[in-house]
Amino acid sequence: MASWEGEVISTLGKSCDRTSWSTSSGRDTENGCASSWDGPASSSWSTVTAFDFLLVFIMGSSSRQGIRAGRGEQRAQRNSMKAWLNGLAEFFNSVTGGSSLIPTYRVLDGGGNVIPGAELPQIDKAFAHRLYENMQLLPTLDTVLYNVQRQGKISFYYGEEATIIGSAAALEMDDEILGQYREMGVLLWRGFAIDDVMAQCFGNEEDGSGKGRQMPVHFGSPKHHFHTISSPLATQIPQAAGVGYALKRTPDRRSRSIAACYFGEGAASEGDFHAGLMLASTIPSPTLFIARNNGFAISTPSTEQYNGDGIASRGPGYGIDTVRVDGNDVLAVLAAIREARKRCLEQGRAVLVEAMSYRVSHHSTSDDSFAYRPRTEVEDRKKVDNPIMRFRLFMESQGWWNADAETELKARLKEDVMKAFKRAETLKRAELSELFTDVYGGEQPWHLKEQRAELAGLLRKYGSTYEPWRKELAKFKNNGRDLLD
Ligand SMILES: Cc1ncc(C[n+]2csc(CCOP(=O)(O)OP(=O)(O)O)c2C)c(N)n1
Ligand SMILES: [Mg+2]
Repeated sequence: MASWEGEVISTLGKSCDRTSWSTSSGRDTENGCASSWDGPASSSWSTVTAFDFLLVFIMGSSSRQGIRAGRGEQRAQRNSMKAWLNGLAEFFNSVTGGSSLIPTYRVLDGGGNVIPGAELPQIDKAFAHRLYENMQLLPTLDTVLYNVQRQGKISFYYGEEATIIGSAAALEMDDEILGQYREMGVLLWRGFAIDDVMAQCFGNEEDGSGKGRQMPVHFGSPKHHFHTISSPLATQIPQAAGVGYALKRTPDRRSRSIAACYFGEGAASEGDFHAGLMLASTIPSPTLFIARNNGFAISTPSTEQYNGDGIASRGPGYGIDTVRVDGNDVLAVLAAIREARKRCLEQGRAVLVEAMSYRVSHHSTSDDSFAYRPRTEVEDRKKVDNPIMRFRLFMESQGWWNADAETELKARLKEDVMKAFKRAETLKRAELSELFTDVYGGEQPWHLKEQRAELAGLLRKYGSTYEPWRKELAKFKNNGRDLLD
């Protein structure tokens, strides 16, 4: 048995005495405070040992009690009288005590059944339909865009339907989002249209914020409070702590809006992860860190990325309330993020949620993941722990969904995506002169003026006579003429 200091635990719904928490099965039959495991074998996913139907946050509260380590005797004595009185050096290497790992909260089992004792987050049929449609839209878009990429037109990343849609649904529409690149579903949830997705991926004249100058899936939309994705990993993490702080200092958003920051477990190996959590820890702000632990950073499995208990174990080190959730259970993600958001606002402090999933897709369209993992592992995961199927089974059990609805939805989504794709193909690129705009505010700097003039000169000379240039210019709105004005 692991010992657990009751003081550091708080739960949503039912209270739970964790002092008799079992380290092996996770089931404490006396108080019913733990879980049974019926998910897939955990060999390929070393951080998961137990599922838990209680939403238990590991509190990062010690600093708030005014007894920080290194500040007086009280802190040194805390929780460790033996060491203080008997001179016993107790080494520790687990957040939960003993050798037990941080539990993973879930609501639905692998078959879409509500786990006995689990509290369902408040949702009705219409909301469930919206969740499901958005989850189904992601793979539909993926299939079309994947094929488009194979024709050499774009490149693309996707995945993690339950984590992305469940969290999007738990946030307010004007919470500020700082994402990594797999979070297109958050935008779709907020009303970003399929045409907008196509415009960004094709870089056409309707690509509102990027104007075709960004890599595919590097979305950004001020209207949807979605900060533009940047390619270097983890830069969004310290930025999010800054955005959270700015929200706290803005009177009409304080106590109302949070910054929500998504990142992969791989990005959490960057220094920026630690800088970001440190910033949010010492300059408190309503910043919600959502770690998507999908088991891989391109070809590097999580087993080679860290030696600790996933990403969640790092939260308490920064005094940040933390919870680990089954990222393939949309209802668990919804409940966990709702509670995490509430804590961010009530305490004006950061919260960390680690969502556990498995990246069934290749890393991106440039990757062939079967070079570093067996095809059977992926096929098994698709069948055993499919987030869309789990939620579909739940909806069917409620009488909210059936085979006809499924057929209709799939046909409709495919038609919508194909229509948007065909339309995007016919659109031109943004005006060529946009190449020189937007990087600098105010007057255009001299070197850009020079470059613009040089390109205009070349266009005048070769634009209408040199066939490859003429063909290329025809792809731009105004055929590049705006540069000649
Ligand atoms: C600073 C930096 N280093 C390396 C890369 C190349 N790179 C792009 S995605 C990626 C893997 C990221 O893995 P993870 O954070 O787990 O996200 P996932 O793709 O699994 O969602 C790497 C190494 C990069 N974009 N930026
Ligand atoms: Mg990853």
